[in-house]
Amino acid sequence: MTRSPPLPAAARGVIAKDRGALARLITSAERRDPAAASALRALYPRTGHAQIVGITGPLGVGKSSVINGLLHHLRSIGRTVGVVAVDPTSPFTGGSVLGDRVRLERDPSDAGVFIRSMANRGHAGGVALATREVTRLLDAFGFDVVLVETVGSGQADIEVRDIASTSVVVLVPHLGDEVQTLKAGLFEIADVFCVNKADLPGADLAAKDLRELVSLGPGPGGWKPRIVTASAREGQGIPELWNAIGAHERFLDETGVRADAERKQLAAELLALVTEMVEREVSSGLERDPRLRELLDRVARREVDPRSAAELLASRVRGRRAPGR
Ligand SMILES: Nc1nc2c(ncn2[C@@H]2O[C@H](COP(=O)(O)OP(=O)(O)OP(=O)(O)O)[C@@H](O)[C@H]2O)c(=O)[nH]1
Ligand SMILES: [Mg+2]
Repeated sequence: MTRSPPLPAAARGVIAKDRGALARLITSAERRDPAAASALRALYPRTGHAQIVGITGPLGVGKSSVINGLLHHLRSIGRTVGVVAVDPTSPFTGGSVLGDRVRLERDPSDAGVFIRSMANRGHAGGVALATREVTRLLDAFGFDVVLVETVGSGQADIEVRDIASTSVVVLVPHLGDEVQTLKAGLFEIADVFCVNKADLPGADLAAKDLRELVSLGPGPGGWKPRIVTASAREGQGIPELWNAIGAHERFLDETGVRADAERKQLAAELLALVTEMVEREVSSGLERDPRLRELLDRVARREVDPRSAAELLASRVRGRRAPGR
């Protein structure tokens, strides 16, 4: 191959199960390259078949270890798996602060597995959109299950809720404070709690605490989050975790909650996409506007306040967009 194929050809590559084409398209979606749009458009009718499972939780609790365990388990029962890991490469954390982080394991000869890491440095909103599109590409490629790893600190946990059909929150024993801080958001996110590192003392107590919290009330649509204890490093509790995920997936189908949940996710995606498009248009419009510098000078001289200047700019952008649209 001398050069990368044009994108519609890349879409054909994905359909033909060409892993190189998939990887290139993922890179392009990750960069928010508008050129990926035509391939995504062509592939969209082929999506909606993969089971998308979010694995989230605080730094270093063992999310990657749980995913490695699930990978082994799923391959042993004949399911193919795509993995998207949104890496916490923020300048503040520099990755896991709690010792050595585990890498996702891949047997290069196994065509039933595809693993992709994505950096989340910088653009927070863009990561959610990119993750969703990458997940969709893995779905279109034909993986049975797509696992999405995100660090659950703040926004990211809500984002995984917008992508996955089942979200697993991984925690560790002695979660006292952690649960207190996460509590408000926990029940919006977790369909399944996985208390990992059960080889450490306190796992039973942590599971008991969670059970008490869960008993306070059912989550969305009447589902009560399941609680599973695991020791991912030893591969213990992983089949049980997969069973709990399966129970939630059956619940979604049997109660009709799935259709509603999907509509909510799509609504969030459309809103995010429109915001992205408008933001792009506005910022490129402003960059080209020769009057911006002059207006900035006036704001700096205290002749115009920032809000009035912003209103003026917004009205110019709207004015430029209005004709013919
Ligand atoms: N004792 C014990 N340690 C574990 C277990 N699972 C994972 N670990 C360890 O916990 C550390 C972090 O594991 P990871 O799987 O990288 O955790 P993570 O949540 O993916 O970490 P980040 O992606 O950096 O947030 C590693 O040193 C693992 O070996 C377990 O079941 N028991
Ligand atoms: Mg990890």
